[in-house]
Amino acid sequence: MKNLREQIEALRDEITGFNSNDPAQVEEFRIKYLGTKGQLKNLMGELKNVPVDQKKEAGQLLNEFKQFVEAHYETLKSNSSSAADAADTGIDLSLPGDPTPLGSRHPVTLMRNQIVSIFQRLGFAVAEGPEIEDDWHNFGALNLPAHHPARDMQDTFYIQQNPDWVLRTHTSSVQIREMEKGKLPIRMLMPGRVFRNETVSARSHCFFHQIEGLYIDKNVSFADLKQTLYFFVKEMYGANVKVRFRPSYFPFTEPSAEMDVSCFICGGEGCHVCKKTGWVEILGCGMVHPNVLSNCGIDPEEYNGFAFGLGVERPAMLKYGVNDLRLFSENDVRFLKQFTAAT
Ligand code: 2NL
Repeated sequence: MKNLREQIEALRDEITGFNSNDPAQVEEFRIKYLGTKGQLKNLMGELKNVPVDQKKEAGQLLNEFKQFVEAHYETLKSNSSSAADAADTGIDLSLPGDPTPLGSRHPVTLMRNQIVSIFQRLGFAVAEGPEIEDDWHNFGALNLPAHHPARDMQDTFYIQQNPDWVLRTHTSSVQIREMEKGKLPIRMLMPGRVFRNETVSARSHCFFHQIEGLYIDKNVSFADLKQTLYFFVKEMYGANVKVRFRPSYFPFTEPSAEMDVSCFICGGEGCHVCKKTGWVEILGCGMVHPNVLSNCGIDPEEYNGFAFGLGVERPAMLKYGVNDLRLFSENDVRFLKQFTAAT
C-alpha cells in the first residue's frame, strides 16, 4: 500500500510536469499513461497485491488518480487542437472582433417620432400613402379650385409621362384616401415627405416632411380642435408655453386658423427665431370643409371634423440647432452621426 501511494505520487509529479501543444506528443501521453498497456493499467494491476483491509482505500486512491490523469489529458488535447486550428487558418481566434458601427436616427425621424408619439397618446393612429399622387387626391378632393396657384407648374412637380400625376405637395392626399375608405370615425396622423417646386437654399427645399392630423366623427367642435392642439403644444414645448390662434385661410378647411406658441427660444422677449415678435408659428388647422367631406362620400350633415398640418424640419432645426435645411438631405455622415439612436 505504501508502495502504491509512492508510485502514484511519483507519476503525478511526472504528469504535472508534462506539457505540450503538439498533437503527436499528446497522443504519446495518452498511450503512455492511459493506454491499454499504460501506467494507469499497471497500477490498477497492483491492486490485487494490496492486503484486503486496505483494498477500499487503495481503490479510492487509484480512482482519484485516474480522474486526474484523464483531466490532464483533456486539457492537453483541447490546447493542442485550438493551437492546430490557429496554425491551420493563420487566424488568432482570441483576438477581439472588429466593432460594428451602430447607426443613429435621422434628426427628421427623431422629430417625427416625438410628434407622432404625443398624438398617439390621444388615440391617433398613423397612416401612410403614395408620394406620387393623382390630381384628384392631391388637389381636386381638397376643394382646390382649378386655377388655384398651388396647381401651377411653378409650384408643383408634374410627372411628364402622365399629366394627371404629381409629386404630392402635402400629405392631405393620404387623408383623402382614408376618408374614401368610408370607415368612420377617423382619428389619424399622416406623416411623410412632400414636394414643392422651390429653389434649394438654406431656408427652403424642394422636398421636406410634414405631419397632418385628421379627426372625423359626429359633433366635433372647434373646442375639440383647440384642446387637442393645446395638449400637443404643452407636451412638446412645456406646460408654461402660451398659445394663440389667428384666423387664416385654407381651401380645405372652414373656418381656418394658424397657431402660434410663445417663443420657446427667448421665452417671448424677442429674438431672431420669433423675429422679435415673441411668437412662433407652428401649424395650420381648421374644421374640414363640407365640400371635402362630400368629395370623399361622407355626409357633412351627419359627420364633421378637424384637420391640422405642421412641418417637421423647422422644429427639428430649432431643437437640434441646425441652420441649413440642405443638411437634412445631403446624408453627410459627419452630420448624421451627431444624433443619438434614442427616442
Ligand atoms: C400647414 C397647414 C393644414 C390641413 C392641413 C387638411 C386635410 C384634409 C382636410 C382638411 Cl383631408 N384639412 N389638412 C388643414 C389645415 C391646415 O396644414 O401650414 N401645414 C404645414
